[in-house]
Amino acid sequence: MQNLDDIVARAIGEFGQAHDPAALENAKARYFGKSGELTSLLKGLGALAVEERKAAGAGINAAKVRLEAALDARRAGLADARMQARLAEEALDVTLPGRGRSLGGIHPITRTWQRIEEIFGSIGFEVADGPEIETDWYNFTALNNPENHPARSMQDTFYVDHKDSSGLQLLLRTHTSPMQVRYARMHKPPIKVIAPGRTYRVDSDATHSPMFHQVEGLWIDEHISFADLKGVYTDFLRRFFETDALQVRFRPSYFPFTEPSAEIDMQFADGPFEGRWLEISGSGQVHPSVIRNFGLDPERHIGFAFGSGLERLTMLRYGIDDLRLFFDGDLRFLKQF
Ligand code: 2NL
Repeated sequence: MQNLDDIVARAIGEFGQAHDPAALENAKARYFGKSGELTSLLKGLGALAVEERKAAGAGINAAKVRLEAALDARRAGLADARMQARLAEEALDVTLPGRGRSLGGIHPITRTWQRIEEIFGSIGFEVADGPEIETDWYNFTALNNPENHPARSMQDTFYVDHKDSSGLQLLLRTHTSPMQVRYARMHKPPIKVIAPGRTYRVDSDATHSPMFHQVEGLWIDEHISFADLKGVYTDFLRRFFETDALQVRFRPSYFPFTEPSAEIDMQFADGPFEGRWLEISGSGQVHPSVIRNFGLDPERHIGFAFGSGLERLTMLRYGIDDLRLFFDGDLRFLKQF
């Protein structure tokens, strides 16, 4: 039946054109629905003579079977295409490296601090620790600071609006020395100690921060001389800056807690600071009054002390030109260490 073959061909074409299940079901309805083309043909069978009806009915049934098979195939094809599309859309690239968790780093000042403990530790120095909130006696009096010294004024020192349990005035330590005083009063000579830590002064500009770090060193025994100070500190600088081509000079100076006192300057043989004398530390032979405040007899015990800024050591080691970078918390800076 020519008409039936046309219908089958057209239907199969339309099923193929249906790009989603709804369109496919609409196309199906055009042939199998209540007034669909195949349904109409089936309805027309009743008007035929018995012999003709048999042949026509068989033809229509065969067409129906073919179209149902085509429908099933197309439904499966659409379902498969939809699954492929979802798989493509929801695909995870498991070969991509994970985003991971970014690691924290060691702050450059902390690196310097660790290095200092390592270097001095290797030549027998202990590490002292102590409170950042101190009494006036440990911070100033024990260190031979006169009662009216400007360092003791409100302009220079942060005082705490609160007295300790003995009614003593409290302040934020202005140097790490009080840790050494505490250590010296609790240990017998030889006293060989460094005291690194945070210190506080009323000062804030491009080269001063109200909080900064110091390391002080103290070596007391019966025969520790300025020569020992020179040897120990020069060795420290050469190891800290990783060069033996580094000159050191001691320049007369004054501190209340040492006598004689000296500024320590150093000079690199190469690099960005080549040939310039750079102040790096204060130092001196511990003043007899301070030795007495350690609980020792200055006629028997003698030695040296020095004090250096960790920010300055760090800036010279890494070539950093602005102190404030240490305290801004800017990752672009911190990630370089
Ligand atoms: C400076 C000065 C110095 C000291 C610190 C010290 C500590 C004790 C006894 C005696 Cl417990 N002296 N420390 C001595 C001389 C200088 O530092 O301006 N440093 C950056």
